[in-house]
Amino acid sequence: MSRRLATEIAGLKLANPTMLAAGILGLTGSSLRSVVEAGAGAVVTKSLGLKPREGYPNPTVVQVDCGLLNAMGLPNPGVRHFGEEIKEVKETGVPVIVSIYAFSSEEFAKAAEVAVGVGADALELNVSCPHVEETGAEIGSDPELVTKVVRKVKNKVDKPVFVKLTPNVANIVEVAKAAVEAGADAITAINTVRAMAIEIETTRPLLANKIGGLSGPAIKPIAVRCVYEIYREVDVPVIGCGGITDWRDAVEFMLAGASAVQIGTAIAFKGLGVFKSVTRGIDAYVGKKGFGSVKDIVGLAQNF
Ligand code: RRO
Repeated sequence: MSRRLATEIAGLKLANPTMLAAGILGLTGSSLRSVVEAGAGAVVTKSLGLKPREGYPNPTVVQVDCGLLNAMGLPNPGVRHFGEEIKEVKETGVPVIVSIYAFSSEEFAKAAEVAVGVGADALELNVSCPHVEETGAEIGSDPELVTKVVRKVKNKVDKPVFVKLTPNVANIVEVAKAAVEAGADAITAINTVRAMAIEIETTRPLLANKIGGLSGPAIKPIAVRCVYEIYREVDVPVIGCGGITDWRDAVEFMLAGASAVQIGTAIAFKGLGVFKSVTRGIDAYVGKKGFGSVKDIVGLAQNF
């Protein structure tokens, strides 16, 4: 792997700027390990809470034009039970970011403490799930609540804290600024876009939960806009997420201001080979443009 690709996010050293996005292949040590072996620079777990949760009934994922629609409903075994899983992937030396969710700032702080206790190298606070009540976007739509959550977590743990934001707000920059002022070490933009699909013969909504989150190429321009707007207003790294399917998408996000990119839905469509093809493509682009490091292209589109 080329040295041009090496980067650093909030003190975490990454061999390349790709990460596994939360929510896919993130529930077991062996699946996380397979993502590392496929070439990801870091991995993010499925969102974990203090208590195990079953999630919503099926169907929880449906394919739509240019993407996936999901309402999983936060199924997870609970962060305490993740210790054994995390051990397996930590052996690789690749940073493991544990995504956590909670229903209050106090609970977020507790979940953060447990996550660090089981070996998290960093945390990603999920304040952006679009369809579970009293958590996710219900917290992440209110800058004051975000401030409270981030402050409590930062007071409790000594690891980098990323905050993953929802695009389902009028002003995402305001929420990003609140997170950073409260101590966030990086911003991940974006979680899924609130959406739905209806099967016209049966007249039924396709998801059991009716409404869910849209991911994949359909949301890429929304995500690029969010990264672009956030980058100019905060002084911490922005991690791009939303529809990255090939190296051109990754470069586009980096030009907008992303220091790294997260890949999720593309794994479902293209398989794990996507990590190597994206990193090779970024490396070739950086070289062709005459830069010495992938860091040199971050935010270049801001110059116009
Ligand atoms: O589990 C889910 O249904 C889910 C979560 Br936690 C999230 O953050 N985003 C999403 O699209 N689905």
